[in-house]
Amino acid sequence: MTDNLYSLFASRFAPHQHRACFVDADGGAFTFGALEDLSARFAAVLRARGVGAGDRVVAQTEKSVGAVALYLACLRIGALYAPLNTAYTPAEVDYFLRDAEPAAFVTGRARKADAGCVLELGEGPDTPLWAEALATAPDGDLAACSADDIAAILYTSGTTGRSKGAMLSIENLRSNALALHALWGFGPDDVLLHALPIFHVHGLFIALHCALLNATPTLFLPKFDAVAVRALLPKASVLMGVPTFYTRLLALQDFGAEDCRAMRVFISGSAPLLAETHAAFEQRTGHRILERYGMSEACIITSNPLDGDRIPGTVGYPLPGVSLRVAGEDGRVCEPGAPGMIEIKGPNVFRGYWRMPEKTAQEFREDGFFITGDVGVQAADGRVSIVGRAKDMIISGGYNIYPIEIEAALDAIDGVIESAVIGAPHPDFGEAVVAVLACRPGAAPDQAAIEAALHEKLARFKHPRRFVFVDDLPRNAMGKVQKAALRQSYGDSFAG
Ligand code: MCA
Repeated sequence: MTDNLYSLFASRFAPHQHRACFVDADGGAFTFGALEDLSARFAAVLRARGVGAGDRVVAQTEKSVGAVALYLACLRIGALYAPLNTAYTPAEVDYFLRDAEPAAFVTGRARKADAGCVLELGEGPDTPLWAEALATAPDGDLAACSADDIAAILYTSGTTGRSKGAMLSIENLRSNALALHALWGFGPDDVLLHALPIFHVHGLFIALHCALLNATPTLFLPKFDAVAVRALLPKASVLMGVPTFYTRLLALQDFGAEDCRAMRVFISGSAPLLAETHAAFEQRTGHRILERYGMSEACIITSNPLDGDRIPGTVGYPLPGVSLRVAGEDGRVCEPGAPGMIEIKGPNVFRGYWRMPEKTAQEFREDGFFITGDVGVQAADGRVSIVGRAKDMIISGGYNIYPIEIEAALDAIDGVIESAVIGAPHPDFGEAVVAVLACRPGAAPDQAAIEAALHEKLARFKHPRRFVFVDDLPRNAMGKVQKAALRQSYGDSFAG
């Protein structure tokens, strides 16, 4: 028997071939049978291009049913699926292509790239790869896999400024999907409202895997749009989103209980949900948002309970089978309630960073616990709260941004002596990027020149939303830039 992950999903939707799998905003439906067929055709096309088990397929594609079918095709043939943010610039994508050395690069726009073969997949059936798939006979053969085989590589930025590819195995994905499907009480009447991107763990593995296992319809929006989501809520029962989804819904006039009458549960993650958002949402809708905690390296780690207290400011309990401890720098486990580094072990924890054995080794304790980089506390009953990040990371609208990458791009601009990048509280994105620059007197580039220089190098969501020009950056006695002082001075950049 094969551990191919596709066979698990197929076993769930086999009896429901004619049922709608994806429904768009206009009510157009795509059935489970059609998804099986399309993914088998994509599998045939990939195999015909020489892509096979163990090969990488890098995809930078707009959200569409075709993109999901491509992912499933990779599972079918045992290729490693590596999705990329659609906002990445060609310069950023080139790094991933060099790193992953894919047998195929699937892209939304026609372009030349350093990859085995370049395939163009747009949002509809009239785009090249999709059209080719429709003209190709389906190939239903499933690659023989073991549970330990890598199914996907999810790139995450890093403290060094170099992105790392987190390798997720079939067992990582399967164990997490089955655990969440049970924990969040999915049943035959559920309809998922899906407005997340599908190039991250949240939209692809957490949300879609639950829906595929459930074999019930998903209302599939190309992106989050508060008005469109509100219009579909009466037809849905589950929404998964980042906190920005909830603050934007609350900003809609008269949004409230009537909009949410069909909903069973609202789930939030990828960024901290403010207690005030939790309270306002409950007050307006009667629903207590269920907050959970995860990361690319481990999918979901903890969750507030479906039945039981969903406490704002906490992320709940470790998933069944997941061991979690809070440890001091010396590795010793902290007393309940004392802050320390969150470390985890379990079937969800990834198999290391792609081609970075040393980096991987650094992030694991000798007894196999993965050091998450998040600072937390665990109460005596096991409930976890996240209280900080050991890494200098910014979370903006659910995207992780590492200052070092932006600082390097800023420092390379003519006239910039040095820069420091911090995150400041932002009413829409939770946090947004502020750049503090020291420039050569009389030679400082203006903001337009800086933005033009960043445009080529960095995805738009990483761009600073405020620039501050100073004579010198504040430093401590060791000469290290004092980011805490900068946060103090410019933390109110987006207030009001
Ligand atoms: C878009 N922009 C952003 C962001 N998104 N800027 C900063 N942070 C962002 N997250 C830029 C756009 O390029 C645009 O730039 C401007 O902001 C305004 O765009 P807007 O239309 O307001 O934004 P949007 O397109 O509506 O997107 C906001 C969003 C989206 C809905 C919050 O970013 C989103 O769907 N985020 C979800 C991210 C996610 O799935 N994260 C999961 C990763 P301009 O107008 O100047 O050109 S973490 C994960 O997977 C782990 C496992 C976990 O635990 O979940």
